[in-house]
Amino acid sequence: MLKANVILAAILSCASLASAHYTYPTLLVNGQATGDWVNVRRTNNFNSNGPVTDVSSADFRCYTSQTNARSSTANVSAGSRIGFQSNQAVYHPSVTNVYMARAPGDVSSWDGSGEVWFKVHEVSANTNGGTQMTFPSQNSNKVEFAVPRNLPSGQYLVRVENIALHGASSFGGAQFYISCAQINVTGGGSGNPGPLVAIPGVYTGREPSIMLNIYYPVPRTYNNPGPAVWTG
Ligand SMILES: *[C@@H]1O[C@H](CO)[C@@H](O)[C@H](O)[C@H]1NC(C)=O
Ligand SMILES: *[C@@H]1O[C@H](CO)[C@@H](O)[C@H](O)[C@H]1NC(C)=O
Ligand SMILES: [Cu+2]
Repeated sequence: MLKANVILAAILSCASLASAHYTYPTLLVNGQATGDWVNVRRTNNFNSNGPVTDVSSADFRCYTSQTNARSSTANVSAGSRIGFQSNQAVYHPSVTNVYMARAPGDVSSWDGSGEVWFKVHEVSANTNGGTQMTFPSQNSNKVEFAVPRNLPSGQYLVRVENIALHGASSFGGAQFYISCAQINVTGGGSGNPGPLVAIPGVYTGREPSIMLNIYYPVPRTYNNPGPAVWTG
């Protein structure tokens, strides 16, 4: 009976309604939304809200292969609080990573290729020792963090990645909700962000944090995929 309920919950949370999906169209700077697709490059799914599921696809970086979108670049002082807001509360049981990459020149014409991305923030899951898994990202509509004070000044892409895990028990079943913002960090320091990874390339899709059954048996531990967070 208990197991049947668990499976039913899994099926319900997997509903393929567009309303179940979401995007991250808005940058937040010190708590203020800067507007939909203003500082965030408009993603292919701006209508469908659908996810990326192929971690090796070009769309895994910024999800803009169809829009080819560029956005305007927001000035952000190092140490300030930035983030992303979703177009509706995050419906799925999920975890979140935020990566940044420094553009070699003008970020508005840069595609973010190469081993250039470092992780600046993550929101993980709680497993309660394998008794019950809870997801702080779920039912939230924003993810926020402080830009490290000693991040070098310059132009950056900021990429949010929310990983929905309700269907993750088979390969390719995890759903990635992605977008990239353009920021110009001012008043920064002389830190050396890392470890650096390429996106796509950072994941195979078979990591125990990407390909797993979150319902039964409940995992005893969970760590977000990708490198350690660079805190400055
Ligand atoms: C960012 O700051 C520079 C220098 O002050 C300014 O010229 C530019 O207009 C600002 N960008 C935006 C989008 O406000
Ligand atoms: C970035 O900020 C610096 C320092 O304020 C400014 O000189 C430069 O014009 C800004 N660049 C952009 C693209 O906003
Ligand atoms: Cu969905």
